[in-house]
Amino acid sequence: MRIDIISVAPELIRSPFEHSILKRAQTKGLAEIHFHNLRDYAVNSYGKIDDYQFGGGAGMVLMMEPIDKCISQLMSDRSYDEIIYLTPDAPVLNQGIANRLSGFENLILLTGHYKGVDQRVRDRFVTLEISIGDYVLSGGELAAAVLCDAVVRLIPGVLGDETSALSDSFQDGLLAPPVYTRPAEYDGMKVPEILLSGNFPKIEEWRHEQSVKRTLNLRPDLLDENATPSKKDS
Ligand code: 6GU
Repeated sequence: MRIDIISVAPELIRSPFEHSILKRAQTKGLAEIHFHNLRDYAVNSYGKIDDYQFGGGAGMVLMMEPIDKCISQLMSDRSYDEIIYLTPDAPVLNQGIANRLSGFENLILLTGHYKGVDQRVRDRFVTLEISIGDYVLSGGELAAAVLCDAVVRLIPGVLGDETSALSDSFQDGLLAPPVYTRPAEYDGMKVPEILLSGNFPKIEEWRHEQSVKRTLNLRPDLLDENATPSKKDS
C-alpha cells in the first residue's frame, strides 16, 4: 500500500512512521509513506497557501490552488482508491473503516489546518472524510498518523502474529476481554481460575462473556444495531 500525506507541517508526523509497527511495515515493503509539503505548491514566492474566508470570520482557510496542484500531480502518476480529508466535521473513524482501507493500494490523506480547506477542494477531490473523535485538534496531522497506524497494522503480513489483529477490541464489534500474566497471585489479587484451567473452549467462552459485559458497561452504543458507520453525504 502507498499512502501520500499532504500537509502544511509534515515534520509533525514523521516520527510515528520511524518506529514500531509502522516502521516494520515499510521495512518489509508492505507500506510506502510519502510526505508532501503543501508549501511546495504555494501560489506565490512567499509561500502563500491560505487566505481569509469570504463572508468574514476568524481563521485562515487553505486555498484550492496549492491543493489542486499537489493532488493533480499525484493523480497523474497513479490512480487512487480514496482521497481522504481528515477533519473534525466528518463521520468518526471506526474499525470497519480501517478494515476497508487496509485492502487498498493507493491512498491520499489530506490534512487540514487553521479553519480547514476551501469547500471546493472537498467537492472536487475528496472521496472520503474522516474525523478521529468528537474533539478538535490543532491540525489533521496527528489524526492522519492515527489513521495510518489503524490501517497499516491490518495489512496482511505487517503484524508478526497474523491472528493478533483478529482478537483486538472492535474487530468483532466488542471490546477486548481482560488479560493477565504471571504471577497468578499478586498481593492477594488472583487471576480468574478459569484462565489457569487449561480448558480452552471454556476459556474462549469466558472471554466472550467478559467482552460482552465490558461492552455493555463501557460502550453500550457498540451493541446498538443502528450504530453503523455513516457515509459522506453527497
Ligand atoms: Cl481529523 N482533525 C482535527 N483538526 N481535529 C480533529 C480530527 C481531525 N478528528 C478529531 N478532531
